[in-house]
Amino acid sequence: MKRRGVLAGMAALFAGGCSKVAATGPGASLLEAVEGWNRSIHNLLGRRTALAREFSPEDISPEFRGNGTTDPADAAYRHHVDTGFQFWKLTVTGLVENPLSLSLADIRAMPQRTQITRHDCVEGWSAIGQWTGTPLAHLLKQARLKPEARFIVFHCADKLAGSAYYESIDLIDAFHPQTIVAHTLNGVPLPVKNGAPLRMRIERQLGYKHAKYVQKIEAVSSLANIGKGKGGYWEDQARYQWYAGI
Ligand SMILES: Nc1nc2c(c(=O)[nH]1)N[C@H]1C(S)=C(S)[C@@H](COP(=O)(O)O)O[C@H]1N2
Ligand SMILES: [Mo]
Repeated sequence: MKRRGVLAGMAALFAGGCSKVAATGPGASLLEAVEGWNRSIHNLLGRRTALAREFSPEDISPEFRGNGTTDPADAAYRHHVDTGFQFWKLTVTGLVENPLSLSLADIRAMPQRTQITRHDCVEGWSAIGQWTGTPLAHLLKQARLKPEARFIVFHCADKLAGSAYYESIDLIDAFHPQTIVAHTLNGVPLPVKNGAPLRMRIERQLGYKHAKYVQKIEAVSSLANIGKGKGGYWEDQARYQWYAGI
């Protein structure tokens, strides 16, 4: 599954690289072109799958501020706050063989990963926090992606200026070991301001990719029909880059 995920991601990356090979003049040997091609692919994959830096407990910021939505107004969400999120469900759906509907208890009973990382917001602030959650790779393996799946979309419970917040990533980031569905920040359940009860950590990308208040994880073949088609709330509104790698 992991290999297929990476391969599908590679296919997406290669699409952009074809012009390079086509541009190789008739004088250059095919072998040379293929060698260069392989090397650049390996370099690229190396960069994409490398781990983000992890920090020590003493580096943790005294306060992890909330940004964007910090208190969703949606009535259904308010009800979940009032009932301690005991009825919250995370669904994993779309292009999967085995759709999932998971409670927080289900998620906490799955394999867990804890990581201390730095969050970088494009608005000009950073914070270091310790996050615990289930690797997204584990959920996707249980749900069994169909071969057509190329992107993973995170649907959130909040709206900004009337539009639902959402985000999406490719399969390389989806299967990255530090990509987790987090329920715990600095040893305590996620505060509402930081995305309770579940938020994404996608450690190789900028802050706006880390969807908070995640309710539905959807595998899709194209982002064209979601939101305004740019792959995320901020990508749709403000032309933020879809690939926000750091
Ligand atoms: N659902 C949702 N997710 C979101 C946002 C938001 O407004 N709504 N803001 C994003 C931005 S721009 C950043 S920097 C981080 C902020 O996470 P924090 O509130 O834990 O600091 O969440 C991201 N995820
Ligand atoms: Mo941000």
